[in-house]
Amino acid sequence: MTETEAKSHSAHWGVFSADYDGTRLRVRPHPGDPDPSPVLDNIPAAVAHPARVAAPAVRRGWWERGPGRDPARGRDGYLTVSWDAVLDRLAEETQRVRTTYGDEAVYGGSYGWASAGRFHHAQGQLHRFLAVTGGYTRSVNTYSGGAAEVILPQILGTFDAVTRYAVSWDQVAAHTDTVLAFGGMALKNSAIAAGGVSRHVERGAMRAARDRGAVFVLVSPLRPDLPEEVDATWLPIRPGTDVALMLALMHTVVAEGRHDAEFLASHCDGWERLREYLFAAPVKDAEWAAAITGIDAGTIRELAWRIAYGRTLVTVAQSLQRAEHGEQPVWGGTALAAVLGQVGRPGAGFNYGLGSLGHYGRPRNAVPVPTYSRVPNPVTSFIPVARVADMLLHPGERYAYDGAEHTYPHVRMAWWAGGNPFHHHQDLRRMRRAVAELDTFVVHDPMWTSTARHADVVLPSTTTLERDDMGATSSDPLLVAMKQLVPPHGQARNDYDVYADLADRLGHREAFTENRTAHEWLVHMYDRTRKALADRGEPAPDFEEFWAAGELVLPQRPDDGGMLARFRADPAAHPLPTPSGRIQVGSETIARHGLADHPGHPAWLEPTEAPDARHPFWLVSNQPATRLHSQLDFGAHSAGAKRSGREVVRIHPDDAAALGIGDGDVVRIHNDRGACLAAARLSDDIRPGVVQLPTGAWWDPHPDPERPELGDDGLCVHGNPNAVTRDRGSSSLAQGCTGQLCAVAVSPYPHDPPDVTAHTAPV
Ligand SMILES: Nc1nc2c(c(=O)[nH]1)N[C@H]1C(S)=C(S)[C@@H](COP(=O)(O)OP(=O)(O)OC[C@H]3O[C@@H](n4cnc5c(=O)[nH]c(N)nc54)[C@H](O)[C@@H]3O)O[C@H]1N2
Ligand SMILES: Nc1nc2c(c(=O)[nH]1)N[C@H]1C(S)=C(S)[C@@H](COP(=O)(O)OP(=O)(O)OC[C@H]3O[C@@H](n4cnc5c(=O)[nH]c(N)nc54)[C@H](O)[C@@H]3O)O[C@H]1N2
Ligand SMILES: [Mo]
Repeated sequence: MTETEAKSHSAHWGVFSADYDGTRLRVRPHPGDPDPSPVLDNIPAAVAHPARVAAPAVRRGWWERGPGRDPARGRDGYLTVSWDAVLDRLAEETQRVRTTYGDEAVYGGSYGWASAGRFHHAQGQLHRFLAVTGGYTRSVNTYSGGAAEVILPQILGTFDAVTRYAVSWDQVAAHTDTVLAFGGMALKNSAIAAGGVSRHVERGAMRAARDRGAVFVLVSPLRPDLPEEVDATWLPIRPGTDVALMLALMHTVVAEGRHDAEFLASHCDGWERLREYLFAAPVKDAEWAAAITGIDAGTIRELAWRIAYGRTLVTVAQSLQRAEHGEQPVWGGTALAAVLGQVGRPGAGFNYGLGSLGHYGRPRNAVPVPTYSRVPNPVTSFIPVARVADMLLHPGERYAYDGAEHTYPHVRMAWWAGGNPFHHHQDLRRMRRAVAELDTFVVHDPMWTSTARHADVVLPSTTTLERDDMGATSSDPLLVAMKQLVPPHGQARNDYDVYADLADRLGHREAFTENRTAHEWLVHMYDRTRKALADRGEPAPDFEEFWAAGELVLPQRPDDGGMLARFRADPAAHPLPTPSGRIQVGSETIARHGLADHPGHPAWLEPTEAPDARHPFWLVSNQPATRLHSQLDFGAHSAGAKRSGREVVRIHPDDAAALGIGDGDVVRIHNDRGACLAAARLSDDIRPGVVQLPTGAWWDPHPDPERPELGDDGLCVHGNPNAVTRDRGSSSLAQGCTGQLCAVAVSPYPHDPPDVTAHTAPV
């Protein structure tokens, strides 16, 4: 074997180096990473996999009959065409849609994680292209934190200030006495960071806290949501009921006079409103919450006693708000920390999302990391991101969002780059009906994902391994030279070059490229960081030096607790960006919206879908431990965890026994919306009455022999939970994604299960 040079690179799941001998890519984690992610093992499979898109492809029906509404999307064959032919046709179609229906008829929301590089970032590239050629309907917020992104600025502060730079892992290691983790802080989740981190510190910080004597309390239906080494007390809560537990904790603490009345008076607003609710019938005491949460009243009272002493940190995982009324646990967690008087103390108070992502809870860099310049979008129309199917199915319909009324635009053309909505959106059969409404659907992706298989035009993108880029995030000190490791696959091209050629056909090449090559953009973007370093009198190597070294360590600001610590010290001098400048434990502003599904204080609201006799289980569809979403689902680490190629569903042994299900059996998970197959894994790490199936298995629709009336897509034979999830907003306040929870039935599968064929190219 030839020895080849190892080159630096980065992914959302960590910084690494790799060498390529012409056939095999060998990947090694960054030597400075104390806890690298095994997800790195998925990377080598990206090179020349059969699921790669090798050449531009067009859907037969679209190419032959032209644009228009078409239920054949997702069911049609593809033709290979030349780059020139496809770009000519696409430029023409873009022009047609813009002149016939206006620029807002082009949807460029294009949600998704794409790759870690800051220049070849799929959404950044697409948005720039669509902005310079006339504009587009955009999306706001994320699938990750849609409910929190709307409620947090109303009650505490901006999403970044509360997640990234509030309570840090260093503070947890040094100061916290009790960690009360709603939804846990699973190491599988903090393995992932937008833009990549060079050091995964979470395990070490939790272990250090534990060694110091800190106590961890895990509130979650799943035991592995905190690492074994912290020896957590596990409270296996009924999903979707956390806010009831939070309210009972507040009630108990206040009833026993152990709340911080002074802090509530000096730093909070809306306390009377919340206090009244806590004590109004039904009184929100431990007995009341026990009946809702499934956690006994004695345990709740004991927990209330514990958290009232010492330094208590309340964390709320993103998962809790990816559900109906998801705003409530975010607000409840904030209010609980405020009632305890802990907000702004080192290692204490509240950190939303700590442990959900690897870039949270870290010091901030002292200089900006390179970012691609944005071009203003001339179109103002937008949707909350997870309302995409509603928009396509109900153009012109009105809906509420963030205290105002909006109207869904009539979109005719959608572009997707760097995301996989036919994995990430809820109720995928409905999503398929929604996409049938389009005139034209364009997808840029390196892979034949389920989304690509629904597109009219599929443009093969290079993967990050096939181009030079830079990796960085504002809360990690390493700027990484992401060097090209392998040649582009087939006819794959960089998204940037494709948009440049399309912009050219539309008469906007210069506006798009600013006359820079991809390499010149890297130098240009790096220069902002270099200048900021020079201004601080720090070593500021030029681009060539940085590139040759492969990385650059950036200075960081001191870990001072950020906005919340400053606010605690002097609320008058450092008010929060909320309506009152204080923590809103209740809110006049929100109360004035008059929303039936979102009162002006944290509240327990019954979900409109919950387990019943027909669908007795909560399905938790959480993030996969073995990959990032659907990316590299065929990679070694992801594929290695499947059973006979199928995704694994976790079920309690008592539930399995009652259903006649054995370990490894193929089961059918179903409700009125659809069904999927998965391989059962029996485990007492899960609360009875709950089953857990991670997201990300590529949707593989087949007819369901149990329900032939659903047609050809009633059953996903691979195990994508979005075959059964519900497509509805968290509330009329935030309209966030509610994919995490839905009610299902589980049965043994009595037929011969079809093979999974999702990881191939279509015919
Ligand atoms: N049921 C349920 N559903 C959920 C969730 C849940 O909890 N439950 N969670 C939600 C959450 S939080 C999220 S963030 C979403 C994630 O959903 P997505 O972000 O859409 O999922 P990914 O699989 O990361 O999709 C990224 C896509 O980008 C492609 N890609 C990679 N690099 C490039 C590139 O350079 N150029 C181009 N053009 N494409 C590239 C990849 O091949 C892949 O298809 O899922 C959501 N869906
Ligand atoms: N390995 C890996 N890590 C990831 C990702 C990935 O795809 N793979 N995706 C990243 C992204 S984009 C995001 S947004 C974050 C998401 O971060 P999270 O949303 O926090 O992650 P999840 O794994 O979906 O959920 C965390 C845990 O919450 C628990 N849970 C679910 N419902 C409830 C509930 O009602 N109450 C309580 N108390 N607990 C509940 C589940 O047991 C679940 O394991 O993860 C990031 N990290
Ligand atoms: Mo996410």
